[in-house]
Amino acid sequence: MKNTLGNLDLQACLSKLENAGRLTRIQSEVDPVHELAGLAQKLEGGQVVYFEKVKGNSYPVVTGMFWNRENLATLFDCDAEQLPFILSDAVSSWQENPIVPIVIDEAPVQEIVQTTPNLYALPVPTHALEDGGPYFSCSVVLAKDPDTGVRNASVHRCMVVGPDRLTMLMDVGRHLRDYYERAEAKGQPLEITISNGVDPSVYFASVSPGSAAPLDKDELGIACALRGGPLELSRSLTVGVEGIANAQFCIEGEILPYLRESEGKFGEVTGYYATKDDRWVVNIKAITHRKKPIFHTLIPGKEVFNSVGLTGEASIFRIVSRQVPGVKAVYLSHGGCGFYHAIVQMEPKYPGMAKNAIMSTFAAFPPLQIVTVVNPDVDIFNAEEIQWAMATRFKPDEDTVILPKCFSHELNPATDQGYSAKIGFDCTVPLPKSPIYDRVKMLDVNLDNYSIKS
Ligand SMILES: Cc1cc2nc3c(=O)[nH]c(=O)nc-3n(C[C@H](O)[C@H](O)[C@H](O)COP(=O)(O)O)c2cc1C
Ligand SMILES: [Mn+2]
Repeated sequence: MKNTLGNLDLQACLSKLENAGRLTRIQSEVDPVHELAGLAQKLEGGQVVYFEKVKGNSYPVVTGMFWNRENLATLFDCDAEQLPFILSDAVSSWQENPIVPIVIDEAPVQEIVQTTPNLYALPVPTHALEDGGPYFSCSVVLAKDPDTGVRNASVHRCMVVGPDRLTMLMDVGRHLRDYYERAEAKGQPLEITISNGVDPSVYFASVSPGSAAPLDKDELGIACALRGGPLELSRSLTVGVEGIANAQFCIEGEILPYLRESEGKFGEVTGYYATKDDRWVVNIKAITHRKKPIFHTLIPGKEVFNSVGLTGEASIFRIVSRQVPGVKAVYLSHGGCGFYHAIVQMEPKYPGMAKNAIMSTFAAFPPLQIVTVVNPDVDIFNAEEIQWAMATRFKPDEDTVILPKCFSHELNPATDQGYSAKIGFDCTVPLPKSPIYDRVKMLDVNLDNYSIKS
């Protein structure tokens, strides 16, 4: 496979981005409570942001590595449009020819061991004004299936509620929740590690949707495929689950059975607050970190749209192209939060094929609420172009698909706790194509050939 990342850690990623002119350093001291996220929001979508001085703490904080597809393309040495295909190739390569992670002792993430765990010694920021506390927003949780031992990797928001205590969210359908519920039924805690500051191979493997990485498979194999070699895991000190060896921080702990405590509010990816409620509780047993760790945070917004979007696009593209011919590309738009609106670009071969693509896309990615299908002449990254296709090629009475009462995404306030209708818009040119749909074309001139004064 081309475009493999190799064994890049977060520090190496940041150097690569800085050398490419894609890193902004904030040299002023910032408060991790509200100020850091406020500044990050002002800079959202541009260069990666490195906060050198965080008030009350000696470790720097970084954000924004994934909020701009050009940043990621720099890391993968590719064009931004290729990214979903690189991710989808990694999934195929993992399914056909899996490389397994290896476990090592004396991992970089274990250079320093905190004897008494104290989460308050970490620069965990509090983001939105009404958030319930400091949050780990992009850390990778590893666990093992209590019955089969299969490892799982996923990202879960975790709120700091004490020096050795977190509360966390596990949505319906998450593999971690499945593991936990089976452990809890036996009256046992579920051991986990939480790795902060992982490289993109581990991050994207962890957020690969269940349709790409089913329950009985360890998705860290996707990280190995993205790296082009085995991922190294650290042997933990207090739990039977490994951590990510080249992470910045690793928190070892257990999700306690029969216990729920307050978690939230949290300013979520939807642009709304997730409610405060009693949720799952993690007891921390040990914290290890590097000598010079960098804390990785993410403000829910473009960075999540891209995280979910890229892996979702890769997975939808693979599934839909197997079922419907003519699919060229898929984009999970930022206006749709990377979760809720898929734009599918295709050349339907026969009338009605775009509707088949709509149904296949919904089935491929459950959180979706809206699917819009356009022809290949439409730029799927440009909202105006999509609106133009809708305004000129879409006949509401013929080209709409409404699927009532489906399962969608609990976080979306447009659903009733995840239960909602879905709508598909076929904005492709009706077949057989009439000349009234011939798009106006001008001569394609090269501006560099002209002397232009503005
Ligand atoms: C930044 C970010 C934060 C996330 N937070 C949560 C969360 O708090 N709870 C949750 O259930 N899923 C969360 N997710 C989604 C899961 O990590 C994701 O769906 C993952 O693929 C689930 O893995 P699984 O298929 O092994 O269950 C988050 C995803 C991202 C990208
Ligand atoms: Mn999984």
